[in-house]
This record gives sequence, structure tokens and C-alpha cells, in this order.
Amino acid sequence: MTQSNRWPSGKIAVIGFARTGEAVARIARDRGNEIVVIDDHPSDRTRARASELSIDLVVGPSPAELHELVRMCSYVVVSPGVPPSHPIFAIAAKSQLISEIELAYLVSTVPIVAITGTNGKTTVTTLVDEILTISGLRSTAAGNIGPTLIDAAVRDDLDYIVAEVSSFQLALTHSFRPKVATWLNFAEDHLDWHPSIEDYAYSKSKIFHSQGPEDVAILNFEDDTVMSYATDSVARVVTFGESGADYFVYEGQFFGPDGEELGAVNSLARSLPHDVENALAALATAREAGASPDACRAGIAQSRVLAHRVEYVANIDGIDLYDDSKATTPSAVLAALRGFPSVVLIAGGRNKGLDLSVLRSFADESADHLIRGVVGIGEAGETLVDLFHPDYPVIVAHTMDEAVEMALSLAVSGDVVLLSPGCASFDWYESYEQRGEDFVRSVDARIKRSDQPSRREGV
Ligand code: UMA
Repeated sequence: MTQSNRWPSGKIAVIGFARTGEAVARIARDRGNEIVVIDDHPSDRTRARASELSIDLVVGPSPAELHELVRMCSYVVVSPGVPPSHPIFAIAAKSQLISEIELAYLVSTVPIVAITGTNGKTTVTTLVDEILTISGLRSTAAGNIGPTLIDAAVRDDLDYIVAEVSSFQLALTHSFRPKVATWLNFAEDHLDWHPSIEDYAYSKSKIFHSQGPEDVAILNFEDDTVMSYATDSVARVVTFGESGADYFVYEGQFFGPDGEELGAVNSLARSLPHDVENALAALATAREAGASPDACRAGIAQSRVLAHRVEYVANIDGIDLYDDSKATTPSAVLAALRGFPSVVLIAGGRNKGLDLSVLRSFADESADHLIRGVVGIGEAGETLVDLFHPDYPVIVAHTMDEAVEMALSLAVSGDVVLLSPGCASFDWYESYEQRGEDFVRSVDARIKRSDQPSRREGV
């Protein structure tokens, strides 16, 4: 196996033993490093997995114990879900603290294409990987989707790794250097983790920090925050956007900088405004990584709507129901709302410290998009309802079944009922996937009860 000579020697500490921690511990141990693995609140599954791998888990050490444990470590790899208030951030030296993607970069021998942004990361990462594969390049998607980045990075049978990377992971990088780095967009998010919106933006911008002149930095031409980092880039800057950018749309076709045609907008599985933007970003990224125009066109034609992202569920009495459970920020909800003329919105959940009032402003200011009513769910349900009351019909629901029922009672034929929560799912569910599945289950149950024709295929 080709080995990168950047892999560190010495002892490695791992904080958090879930997906990230397990991959790091396993690979570091295989490479001969001494490891110390710490988890503050291990689940039964976590404990069982540690014992299966013969890893001694240190559970909930005190700050003094933690200090002793990490004192002699060359690196402390912190899982993304460990918050900045964790004592490790005061105990370890800045140079010791890294994320799994930094370690993955140190071990990797193949170029990394990295994609970040507030919304659309998984969709774009998936499409880039597909286009590169159609081009005949050996590629895999990794990071938040598929295997962890470090699991992909130790493989020696790839030409490219296409990685979806989050601000939590980028925050703890020192030398992470993607060959092609794409920043899709920026909106308020994760303010329960980042101390400020500026810190969140700075963490995202770290995707470009270690790039060199032979690398490519791809930025959204229509996003002022993203573009404000263009001048700092040492890499070759490439932009995407409806018009005026290197990759653009003209008369329903996607084009690249040399005027090459990269596919038709109407060949996309769905072409809501954010679908077009995501496709353009994916085309720019794949093309700059070496994909052929033919592969770009084929990739666009084969693209599909990913689960829980404005996914069509069913029609009940002339009302289309969509599952957009993946929308965990208000900006993602706005992107979905822009796709429909008339919506009853089911929203709420655990707010990540974000300003939900932008939803009300959108409803008031957007002449082309009617918000027929709002059903509030979860911890933020009351807040949402208060935001819209008394000018819009609003109800708080206490279960997903109630939410579906109430939304249908507010909607009229031709409307869309959209589950697009704008919040995390962890108040009622373990994940946004589980929340979306519960919505679909509830819609199915409603159809069965009313003896409707069964669900039809997506439109
Ligand atoms: N833990 C502690 N101490 C703490 C907090 C947590 O020990 O103070 C422990 C927990 O007990 C648990 C472990 O840390 O055992 C959890 O770590 P984690 O939350 O980082 O979970 P992982 O399974 O390692 O998943 C992480 C990413 N999680 C987060 O970003 C919150 C996954 O992204 C990612 O897929 C995975 O690494 C591999 O790269 C999830 C995500 O929602 C899917 N990401 C956000 C998003 O997509 O919007 C950014």
C-alpha cells in the first residue's frame, strides 16, 4: 500500500467514540500509534463497539485526568459533535487539536475534492462523485455521507475522494489542502456550536487556507459572504452563478468557462432554484477536477432527488405533500418555499440558535409565494406559531400525526404541504432521516384511513 509520509508518529488521543472516533482509533492503531480513546457519555452501543474492537474506553474523565491523558499526545482528534465548551479545548495546545479530516489529509495519497456550505453539501458531493465516476475516474464520496473521510483516505484504489466537510471539521484543521475546494453558500447555522456567525464563516473559509496556486477554489458568485473570501485565495479562483460567473446558465443550458455545454436544466430530476444552483456547483467542481463535458451532461441527466430534500411523498385531495426534513436551517426552508406558489408549512424542532423570523419576513414580502398557514412542531413550535400569529392561520401540533392532520385541514386543493422544519430533529427524533420517515409514515397512514389510492411515484 502507498503510504503518505505525513502520518504522525506518537500517541493519538480521540475525543468522542462514535463514527469519527471509531474510524480514527481503528486506523491509528493499525498504523502503530498508541491510542487513548475518551467518551463522556458512551451509549450501550458505543461500549459494545469499543469492546468488540478491544479498545479501552476512558469514560468521562475529570479535567485533571484529561490533562494527564493527553499530555504526551502528538495529536488530539476531536469529534465534530464535541462542543467548544468541552474542557479539552482549554487543556490541549492549539497545535495538538485537530479534526478527523486533518488526519485524513495527512494519511491520504490521493487528491481530495472538498465541498462545504450551509445547504446542499450532500447533493453536490453525490453529483460530483457520480460525474467523476462516469468520466472513468475512480472516485468515492466520503465525510458526512458514505464512509468517514479517513476510511476513504487509507484506500489505495482511488483517483479522487469527494468529501462533504462541515464547519466543525474545518475549524480544527492546520494543513488540510483539497486539490479542488468548493464553498456553496453561506447562511446562519450552528450558532449553538460556533460562538458567532463570523466564527462560523471563518471556519468554512478554512477550506481554502492551505491551498496552493495549482489548486482550485470554487465560490458561489451570487453569495456575498462566500465571495468576500475570494481575494484571500492563493488558489485559482473559479466562480459559479446564474450569470456573470465562470460556470453559468444561459437559455436553459449549463455552460463552462470555455463556452462548453454541460447539460440542460430541464434534464435535471427537479429544477427548483436551489437545484439549478447545486447542479451548477457540481458541474464546476467535477469539471475542474477533470471530468469531461460528456460526463457532466450524463451526470446531470442521471441526477436524482435525495431523500428528505423536498422529496415528493403523496397527493391527498389535490394537495401535494413534500418531505424536506433535511432542512435544519431557516435558509434551507426559504430555498424550499421559493419552489412553490402556495404552501402550508410544517416547521419547528430544536432551534440551533438561529433567527426563525426570516420565515415570517419571507411570507410578508414575497408576492409570488403564499404561506397559507403554519403548523409548529417540537421545541420551537410555539415560537414559530407566535411569529405568524395572528396574521396567518397557525396551529401547534404535539405529534407528527397531528401535524399532518392540521396541515391538511389548513390547505386547499392545489396547495403544497411542506415539512421543512428549519430546526434540528433531536427534540423528537434521533436524526432528520427519522423525522422524515415519520412524516411519510404518517401521510401513508392518513391515506390508508381515508381509503385513498396508494402513494404514487414522485413527480
Ligand atoms: N461526546 C463526548 N463528549 C461531548 C460530546 C460528545 O464524548 O462533549 C461523544 C458522544 O458521547 C458520542 C460522540 O462524541 O459518542 C459523538 O460524536 P459526533 O457527534 O461527532 O458523532 P460522529 O458519529 O462522530 O459523527 C460526526 C458528524 N457529527 C456531527 O457533525 C455532529 C457526522 O455528521 C459525520 O457524518 C461523522 O462525524 C463522520 O464524518 C452528522 C451531521 O449531522 C451526520 N453533521 C452536520 C450536518 O450535516 O449538518 C454538520
